[in-house]
Parts: sequence; C-alpha cells; structure tokens
Amino acid sequence: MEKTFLMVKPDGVQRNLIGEIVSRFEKKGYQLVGAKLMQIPTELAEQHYGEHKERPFFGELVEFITSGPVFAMVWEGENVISTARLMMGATNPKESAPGTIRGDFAVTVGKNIIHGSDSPESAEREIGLFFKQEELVAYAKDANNWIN
Ligand code: DAT
Ligand code: MG
Repeated sequence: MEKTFLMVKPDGVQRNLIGEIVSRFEKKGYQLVGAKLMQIPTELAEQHYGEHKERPFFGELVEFITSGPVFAMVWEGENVISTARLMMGATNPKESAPGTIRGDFAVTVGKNIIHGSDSPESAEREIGLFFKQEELVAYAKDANNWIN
C-alpha cells in the first residue's frame, strides 16, 4: 500500500493543530502507520529540504523547521501521496483553497503548517530520513473494508 511522509511543522504544533490535522487524514480513510514528536536537528533539516539548497529562503526554512518540535507521521492508503497534497492545499496559503489545511489555518508561505511528500520518490526518501523500518507498524483495521 502507498505511503507518504506528513509532518505538522513547528507553527502547527504551537497552534495546537496536531489533533485537527491527524483527524482530517483519519476521517478521510487513511491509516497512520508511524508517528513521533521530535525536534529536528539542523543536519536533518538540511537533508530533508536539500532540493531547496540554492533558494534564497533556504536559511530561513531550515531555521523555521528547527525552531520547535514537529509531529512527523507516515500515512498509508490508496493514492495517499497526491491526495494528501490536495488536502494540504497550495504551498502559498494566499492561493490554497478554503477547506484545505493551509487554506483553513495558514496565512503566509513561511508558516504553512504542514509538510507532505510530493512524489513516490520523495515519500520513500523522506520516510527513510525520519523513520527506522521498525518504527513503522503494519496492522489491519476492519474499517478498511468500508473504505477500500
Ligand atoms: P511544499 O511545502 O508545498 O512542498 P516547497 O517544497 O516548494 O513547498 O517548499 C518547501 C517549503 O519552503 C514551503 O512549504 C514553504 C517554504 N517556501 C517555499 N517557497 C517559498 C518562498 N517563495 N518564500 C519563502 N518560503 C518558501
Ligand atoms: Mg515540497
């Protein structure tokens, strides 16, 4: 089953949005298979956002994502990578539709509440950066028979 890496950023944790965000993906019908509250070391932040190394906002981005605890998660489900991106909304909250996480809770691009992998390749890479294999739990849920 497809898996993606999602993370409530430090602004989302400070604004008490962990429960709201977990709840949206649970209600959608996806399954949580790994989660932890953690403070990201600078080196991991730089690896995670490596694709943006040359961008002018890279320094700010690393500083922000390491500025407080994050809630890192792995979610599983059919088409979860691209659907989670739709549920998050556009990167810039000025453009994210109401009803999406960023559309409902964020105002500015620097503080946009949630991260989500943007492709199967980045999902695999990011899950590997944040989770050991033994931290992911495979389990069956009866409700899945009413979802899939
Ligand atoms: P996303 O988080 O939607 O995958 P991204 O990978 O393009 O977006 O960028 C990573 C994060 O970097 C994004 O969530 C917020 C920040 N960011 C992106 N573009 C920015 C910009 N023009 N100015 C400041 N921060 C930006
Ligand atoms: Mg991205």
